[in-house]
Amino acid sequence: MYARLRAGGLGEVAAKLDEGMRLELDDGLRLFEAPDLLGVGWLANREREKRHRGDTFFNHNIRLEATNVCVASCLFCAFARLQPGDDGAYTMSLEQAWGKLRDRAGQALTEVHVVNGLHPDLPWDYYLELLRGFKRIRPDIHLKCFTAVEIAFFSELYGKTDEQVLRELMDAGLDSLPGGGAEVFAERVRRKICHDKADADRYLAIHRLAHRLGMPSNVTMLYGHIETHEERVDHMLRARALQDETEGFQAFIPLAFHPDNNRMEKLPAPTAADTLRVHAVARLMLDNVPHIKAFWIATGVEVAQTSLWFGVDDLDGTVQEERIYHMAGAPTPEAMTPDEIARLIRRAGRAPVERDTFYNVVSRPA
Ligand code: V47
Repeated sequence: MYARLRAGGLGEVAAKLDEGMRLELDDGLRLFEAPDLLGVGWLANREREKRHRGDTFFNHNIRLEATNVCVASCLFCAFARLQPGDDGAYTMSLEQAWGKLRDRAGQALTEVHVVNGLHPDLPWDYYLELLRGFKRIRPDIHLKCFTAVEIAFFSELYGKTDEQVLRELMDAGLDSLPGGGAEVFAERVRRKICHDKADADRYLAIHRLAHRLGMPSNVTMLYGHIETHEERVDHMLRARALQDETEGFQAFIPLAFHPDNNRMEKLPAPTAADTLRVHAVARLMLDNVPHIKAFWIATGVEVAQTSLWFGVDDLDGTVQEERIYHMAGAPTPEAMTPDEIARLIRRAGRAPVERDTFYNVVSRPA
């Protein structure tokens, strides 16, 4: 293998990894530009197996988007509607939102993942009550809710500091933050695709604060649109630098750009080869983040299975009722049962492990 890695220009990176040295920007660029995708995958798989052997995590969760009304104008988004009353705009009543959990009383769910649009008119109490109501229905459910972009928006809309917002949400039942809203940290990219929402520093500052307050979080990267390889590696390095400080990130999640029904629909979707490479490079660059997650809704099921040999050790969860990707053209199913996820992991040659949000083992399906 080493002769092959050297011939493919990956000898230096392999040697650094053997010596336990950190990869830097140039190494990341080499990993993106070396033609030998299998060489990159082999290196990433080695790191994955050192940490997790063949174990592949998933959880039993639901996704809830309580409103798609959003004042931001991200070019990649097919989900948002600017105004209440616009065609396709919706905002759930609290009863409707709680009903999503109540209706699944028979399911052994462990997590509710909430992502919303930035709604200009909802009262602050709506969000606090949303969380309190979920906990009333199921006191032990984990609430992974609101991206850092939503937290920044709440602070401005309701005239609070980020810390007040996070503390009040935590008092109402918030347990962790999801990783959405990161997109690509580079200023050049954000100016073009999402100029009117929290910038990279604010996103990272809110995650830093969440970690200091004792809440873990995830970090994402939306790839496959206008970003360069250098901007991808820079994104990973900024996440790694915060992780060096706080150790609060549980997972890094590359999110494959879906080009339907949005203002970037002329761009092609990322290829499967690119998707495998992004996940592999993430595993190699983010040496301090425990888990690399492939969001199967975004990558497609078959590519997610293959990614389990390219650095990925987590497939998110059962999901249910996802809208952001399906409105942007994702052809994946809207949900899977725990049995279905376990089966597809096993069929990819890996060992399924149902986890809770903190990666405690719930079960090892036979
Ligand atoms: O921030 C929106 C992305 C994100 C499109 O933390 C799009 O466990 C591709 O962050 N094509 C929200 N991506 C989803 C998210 C997430 C998903 C799974 C797990 C976790 C976690 C977080 O969806 C947004 C944005 O980056 N997105 N539109 C699109 N057309």
